Amino acid sequence: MKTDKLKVKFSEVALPMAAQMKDFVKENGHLVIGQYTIDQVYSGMKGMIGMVTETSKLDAEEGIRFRGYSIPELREKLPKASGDTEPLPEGIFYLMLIGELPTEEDVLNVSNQWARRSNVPKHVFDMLDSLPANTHPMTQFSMAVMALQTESIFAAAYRKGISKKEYWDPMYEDVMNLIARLPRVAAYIYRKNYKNNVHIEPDHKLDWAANFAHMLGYDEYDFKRLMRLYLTIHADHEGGNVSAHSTHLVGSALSDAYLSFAAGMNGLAGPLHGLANQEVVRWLIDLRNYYDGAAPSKEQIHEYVVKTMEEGKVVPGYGHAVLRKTDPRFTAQMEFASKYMPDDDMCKIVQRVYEVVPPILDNIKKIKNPWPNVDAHSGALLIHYGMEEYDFYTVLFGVSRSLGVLASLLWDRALGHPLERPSSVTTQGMHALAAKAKQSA
Ligand code: CMX
Repeated sequence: MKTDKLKVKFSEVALPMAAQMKDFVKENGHLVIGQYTIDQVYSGMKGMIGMVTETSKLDAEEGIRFRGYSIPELREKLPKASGDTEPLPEGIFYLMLIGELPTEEDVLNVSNQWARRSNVPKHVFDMLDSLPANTHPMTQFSMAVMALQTESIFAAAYRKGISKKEYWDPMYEDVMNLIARLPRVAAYIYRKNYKNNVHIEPDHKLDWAANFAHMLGYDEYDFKRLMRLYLTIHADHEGGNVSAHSTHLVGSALSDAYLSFAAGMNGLAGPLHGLANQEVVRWLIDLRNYYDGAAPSKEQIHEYVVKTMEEGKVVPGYGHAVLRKTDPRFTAQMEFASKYMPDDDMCKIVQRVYEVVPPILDNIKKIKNPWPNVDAHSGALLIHYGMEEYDFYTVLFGVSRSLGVLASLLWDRALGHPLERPSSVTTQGMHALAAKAKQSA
């Protein structure tokens, strides 16, 4: 078998860091780096540093940086397919894993690796075929990942007996194999649900995103370009978001990549996280229908937002647990829309909603971020190319998110991160802690 250059490179970069990390902790482990409040415990641990994630870092004002590079920088600097202006997602995976920008050759190597590893065993499709037709695509996706667990090289190696120092090696194989297989699984779910169960064979001459578009049944170049952008910008959002954190947490029990990633996907399937991309389109369609199917005016959008809030619902696609400005992933999609579909009706509504919603949410004191997140725009771009089945959208997000959370999982095993096990208290215990804190204040 040919040498896997990426695997060699990863071992050269990551393995020395495990020893460096141990030394760092030995020397600095006793230092206090922060304090937290009761408020933070009751508000989902926001702002509490509780883990180390290598792949990306989120800044509240500026947005995500992958290994130090912002989204606009990556759209410029990452290698592209011939004739395209958007980056290849293989490149962002390489960057997250290795920590440096890939060359065109590096990206081609990742593409070839994934093509070679992409075979999905028949029992996965049989399992999907046996599900009731109304099973949500994200549930199917998670179940398919679980069904693929039969293929885990890490689980097999652990069962045989393997030294801790070697964990990263079979984990590398699992991570690469799983990422390689996901587009096929996702496309199968899509074609089974919405295209009369007529499936399209992969074309391994294409890059990962273009082949995914092809298997979904969208062969026009513009859709492939959109997939490359889409799969790049949804890849990671540092370590604390629900999908990344659940993957990391479950992986800390030495669950293999399939078990860990399925956990992450179950989190992504929640409406406050990735499912928001389908909820946005549902909300936009309901908004349009509420005003007899015509493009709503700013006044009508205002009225509909107020109605949504009065019904005790959230405005999907707006707000964020960390961000305090417009999400640069939203901006990237807005730019894509104005370049490739300037007259698109749904994109125009998205734009108008963007003009109306932030001032309304900004006036509501409890809402910390009135600005749009990544999910506010993605559906409109897909609809433009004819992909209207919005229940499927979170699966696309999940295929992309695999790149970040699985790169991180591999780093976790290479660095030897331990079992994660924070403490909890009862309400009574918390009251006692509050009384003690008051006394010493
Ligand atoms: N519409 C209505 N109310 C909102 C809101 C929105 N878009 N965003 C926040 N709020 C409300 C919260 O529900 C919360 O209300 P309660 O105190 O009554 O429970 C209050 O404002 C404070 O919330 P916050 O501190 O500003 O935000 P959180 O960190 O708790 O939650 C998020 C963040 C994303 C879950 C929230 O903004 C939200 O529900 N947005 C809509 C759903 C969405 O777009 N999710 C996708 C996020 C991106 C992703 O992960 O894909």
